[in-house]
Amino acid sequence: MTTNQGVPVADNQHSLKAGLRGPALLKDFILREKLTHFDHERIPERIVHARGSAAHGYFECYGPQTELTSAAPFREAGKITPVFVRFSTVAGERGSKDTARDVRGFAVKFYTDEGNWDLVGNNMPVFFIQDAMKFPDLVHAVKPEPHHQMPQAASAHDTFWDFVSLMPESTHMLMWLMSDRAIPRSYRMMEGFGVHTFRFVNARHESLFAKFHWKPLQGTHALVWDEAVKISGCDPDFHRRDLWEAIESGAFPEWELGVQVFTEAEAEQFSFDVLDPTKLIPEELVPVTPLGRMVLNRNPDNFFAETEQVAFCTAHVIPGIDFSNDPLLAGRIHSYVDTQLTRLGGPNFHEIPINAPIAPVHNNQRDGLHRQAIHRGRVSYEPNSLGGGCPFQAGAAGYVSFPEPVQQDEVRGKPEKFAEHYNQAAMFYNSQSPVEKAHIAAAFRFELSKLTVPAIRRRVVSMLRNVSDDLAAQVAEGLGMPMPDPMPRALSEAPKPEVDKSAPLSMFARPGVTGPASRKVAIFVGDGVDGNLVAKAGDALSKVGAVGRLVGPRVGLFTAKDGSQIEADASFENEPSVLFDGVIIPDGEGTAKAWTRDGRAAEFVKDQFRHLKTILAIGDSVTFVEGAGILRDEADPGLLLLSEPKADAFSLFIKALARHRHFERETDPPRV
Ligand code: HDE
Repeated sequence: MTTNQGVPVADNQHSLKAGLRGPALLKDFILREKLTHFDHERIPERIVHARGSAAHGYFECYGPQTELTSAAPFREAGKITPVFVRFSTVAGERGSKDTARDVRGFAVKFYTDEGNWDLVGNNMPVFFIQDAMKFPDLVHAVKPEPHHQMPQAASAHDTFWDFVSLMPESTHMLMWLMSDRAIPRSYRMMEGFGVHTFRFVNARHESLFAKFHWKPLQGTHALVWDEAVKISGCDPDFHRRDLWEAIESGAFPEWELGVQVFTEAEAEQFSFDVLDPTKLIPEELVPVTPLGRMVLNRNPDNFFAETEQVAFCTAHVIPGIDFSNDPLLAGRIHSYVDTQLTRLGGPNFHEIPINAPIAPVHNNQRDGLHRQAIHRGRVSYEPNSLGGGCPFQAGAAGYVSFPEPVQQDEVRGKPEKFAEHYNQAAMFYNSQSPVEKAHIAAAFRFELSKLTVPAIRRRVVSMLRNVSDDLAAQVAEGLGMPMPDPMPRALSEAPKPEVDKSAPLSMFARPGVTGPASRKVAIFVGDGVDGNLVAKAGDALSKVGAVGRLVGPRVGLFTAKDGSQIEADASFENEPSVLFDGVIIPDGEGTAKAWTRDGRAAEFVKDQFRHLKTILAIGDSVTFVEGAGILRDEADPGLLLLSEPKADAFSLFIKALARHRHFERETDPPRV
């Protein structure tokens, strides 16, 4: 052990004192260095997206896309570009819970051989506002209210709904935020979107518009709200842990990157403006072209050095990628570097290892706080002759902005199509399955029930009347209020949308291909349990890549029916039901009796049932499950109550587990 000056430390346990019981001495440079450094260990957190988790990986190109773009990652089949990806919630502080109802950030840094490209996206394809001018207001409204700093990581409060109900352009995004997209099961099970329209530019300087999509191989899956609430108590790190454990265990999460490409002329024909970030382009209108796949295969070595210090920026583009005139994007191009100058303490944060490009850096920028590079020689200007003219400009081989003609009056305002706010909100709602629609209504009911100002509730429901009277009526009923009149529309005659319903907008459109792999299953254990069944259950799960954990009334050793010892990994107390995707309750007379007397065991299966998970109970355990109020229902494929240990019990369980949840079972209010 040494000091920061490299001096060996003899004793790291005691400060220097004048005698064993005497006063500590100011000249103890070792103590002072240690404390001073500690005093400065915290840096400001991100103003938004403070809570996040990240991983390393790579992007692999499917084939050359040089007709579309000269961007380095898309030049040839099999080309590998390293990436670092950070997922985040938006509103909560750095230590807040993972499972808040919120948008999730999906930021990807591509370390390409022509410099870093950051695709700083979200898990929803649209945004609340159309212009960067409104962003500070939006964030002030959603953050904890300034007089008492409540609530943390939640949009269910007056100021958020006050703002958005006065901002009809947020209606479409509110539909996404109230949908299950806002409570993902895992970061691995979310789509990602670049949101804005970007430009692809090819080597001939021809440009097409581009919208980016990340599609997860794991499928898009969500929590249910009651589960999300309970998880935030028993494991606030739920998503962080899930990502970490999946990567550690080799279940590497994977996404396909696709792009919607279209011409400016096509864009002009659309009923909406592609520069408006509150609108998406239905895949029926412009299909998604797959470009390659991204695999996350390595956890960071150090959270602070990598996940915390990483600096994403929409201005980080490479040759082949350019901007559109989306006014929200314009503000972002400014904002990220600006905030990072403060957050990372100066202008040299591009030298922090996680931010440093793998492409070499040569320029005449010098000095500044925390400069790491040691520039040699006397030349730090261009043009020069003393340095042999180096570094040279790259000319046409460098970044050349797309020469978009600009000839208009300077104005503050927006194009007319931006003023249509409800077509796509309605398209989103109409594209949802009945289950998803019911969850949207319940989410509005919950969020609005938390408001203290009835006028704000009325305003939101009046906004919803422009989306769906059916939805508005359900929300009004849930709040015990009469239906208000619809909110007046900005446009008297809305353009007719090309698409009323778009199948990919439902989460059920993408169940994924990895099935039960990486899903967590509790296997109940206790004294007298059938050890043979416990072992078989564990084997069956690991064969399909699912994770079985032995959960008992306490951790530690239990004696199975045949006298062998079984060690519980977790207890009903330290890993309750919400942390598992399914439960297997093996046979065992004594065990079933003990579980019947244990309220925590009953609560465990009730929550499994309520949260629509797969339950397998065998033999005596069936009595325990039924005693908890869960009645046999042959039509429920996720409720396997077997009086005998049938040979195909575990394969039935795994098939049911792969369905993620059994929504047929759901009632509002819940049955148990
Ligand atoms: Fe951000 N956003 N944002 N944002 N954003 C930040 O940058 C901002 C927007 C997004 O994991 C900040 O370094 C403005 C849309 C992600 O480190 C800040 C506007 C989308 C992350 C900032 C937006 C995003 C951020 C905070 C409106 C989806 C986290 C700290 C004009 C396409 C990246 C920081 C990470 C972070 C500004 C809107 C995504 C303040 C001004 C739209 C994923 O610069």
